[in-house]
Amino acid sequence: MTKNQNVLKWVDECAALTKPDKIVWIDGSEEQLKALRDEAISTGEMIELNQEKLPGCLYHRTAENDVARVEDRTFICTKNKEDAGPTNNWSDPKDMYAKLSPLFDGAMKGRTMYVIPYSMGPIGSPLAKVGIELTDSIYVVLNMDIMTRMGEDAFKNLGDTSNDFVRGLHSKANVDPENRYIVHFPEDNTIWSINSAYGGNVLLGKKCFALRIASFQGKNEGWMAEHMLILGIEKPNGETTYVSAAFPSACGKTNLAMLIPPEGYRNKGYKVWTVGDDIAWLKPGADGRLYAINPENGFFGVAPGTNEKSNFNALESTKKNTIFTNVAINKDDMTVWWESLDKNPPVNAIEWKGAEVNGPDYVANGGKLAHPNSRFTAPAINCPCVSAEFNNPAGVPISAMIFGGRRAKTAPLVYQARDWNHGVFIGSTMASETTAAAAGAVGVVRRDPMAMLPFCGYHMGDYFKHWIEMGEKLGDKAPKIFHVNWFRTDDNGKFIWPGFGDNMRVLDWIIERVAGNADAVETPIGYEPKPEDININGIEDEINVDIIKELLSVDIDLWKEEVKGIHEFYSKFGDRLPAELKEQLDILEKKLG
Ligand code: OXD
Ligand code: MN
Repeated sequence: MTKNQNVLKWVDECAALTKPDKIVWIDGSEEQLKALRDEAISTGEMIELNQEKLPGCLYHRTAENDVARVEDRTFICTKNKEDAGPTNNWSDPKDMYAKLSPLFDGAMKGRTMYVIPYSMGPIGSPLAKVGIELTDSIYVVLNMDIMTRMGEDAFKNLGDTSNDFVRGLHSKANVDPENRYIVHFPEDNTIWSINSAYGGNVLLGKKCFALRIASFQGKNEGWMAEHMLILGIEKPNGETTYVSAAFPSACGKTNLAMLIPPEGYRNKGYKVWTVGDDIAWLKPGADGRLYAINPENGFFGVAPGTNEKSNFNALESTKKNTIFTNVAINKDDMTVWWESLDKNPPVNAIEWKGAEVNGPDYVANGGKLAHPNSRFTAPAINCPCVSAEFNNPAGVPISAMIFGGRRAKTAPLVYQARDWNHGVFIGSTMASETTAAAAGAVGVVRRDPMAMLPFCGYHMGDYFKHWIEMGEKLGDKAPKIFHVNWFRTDDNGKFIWPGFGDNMRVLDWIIERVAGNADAVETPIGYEPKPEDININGIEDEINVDIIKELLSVDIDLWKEEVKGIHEFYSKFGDRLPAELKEQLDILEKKLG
């Protein structure tokens, strides 16, 4: 399939180590995929769902101990410990190879090794990159088919001599949690993952390559790999403005990426188009603006909480050619169910661990039919609002970048950074509060810079510096930076802002601001809309201008506390914290008085 000696030599080395019975090169053809699906169904690795109601859909159950990413077992192995920084687990590459080699030794005996060539990004895109994943799991092959551009074509981007491909080696081995490791060697373009079969740990194109390895590559090559959704907002005049946005987990990122505008906007002709829901690769284009591609080809979304109201487009995306992992099965018709899909759990249910239960009884007793981190792997092409630019090799020009968090009181509904460096400061101090049980109580603040805390493949201080340098390069063509918070609560702990589709009202201000059509007022933390500039037509029974004022209010005492928290957080980065960010913190302190 390829004459590339770098590829052939590396595959040979990995086969010599893992000792599979057979090696199969994945060409991406439908015949080959069908044979693999049939094989996985015959062994029970995959379960076929109702092919009339859910054509092409399959079900998979992971080991009970293997249901999520394992940050404590995730490593960045650089020669110098300092280069991994204070936010990553580190080990010397030599030591780590020595520790994992015996675990990989013979791990594929009696199994087949699949060689999966794939492209992150549209084939032929100057922003795309090639990876190869070696795995002993058909589940991985079938998921990679949905999540990436997989198969022989990926080698076209690589050519016969290039060595620029990411080497991913995965074995589920015995799925032993004590010996589970997700390890990155950024200086070798290499990822080793062992003893897991859960998506985030084993679909190596996603978090491991497209964020951890790619962030490192981006720093060295002058581009950015970010944990950001990408969406386009089309105005009635046909103009589309693209924005990218980063949020920590559990802030509704997939929902925002697939937002359906409120009726008033729809009637006027506004539309929202999804380019990506999780990862953006961004690079300056020939015109000096920042262009973004979504390196992925599908959505690996959390199922529970997804329903017709919260995310109609995501739900639609799962109606065909989708793999469901750890959700519940309705035994009567072999369809799927998860918490909050609707109010009718299947009576004859199979819960995520495989036990047959009476669904309503099980739920009434506090049981969860689907695992809270159960997932759908759905092709992007299924999404009713997928952007026409989804496969554009040039990407889309980004006009605004949005950071967000879950803050009960501190952050206002929306504010704009004064300039790029101020925006980097805002991103670097992003935080979410854990949801507190007691009404009105403020949770523990967890800082998650640019939502990259678990995904930055190098020293976070150097990562901040890279952001500053990208701003210098982009100059006045740089996207404008904003911060949003959908989660302000009242004194009873109730959310004030309706969220979901109504977030369009905030996006509207952002795109008009970028276009130079909206005013702003200056506050100590940045620019805010005039309260009357947030459109509340159609939600007047819930929201009025006074409530918008409350949502935009900046509590100086809380912000002084915030400054203390930022000082403490920044102290972790020592002398690798860019001077520009220290300066921004000083400016904020002065402005707060
Ligand atoms: C994800 C995550 O699964 O960020 O996308 O955890
Ligand atoms: Mn994510």
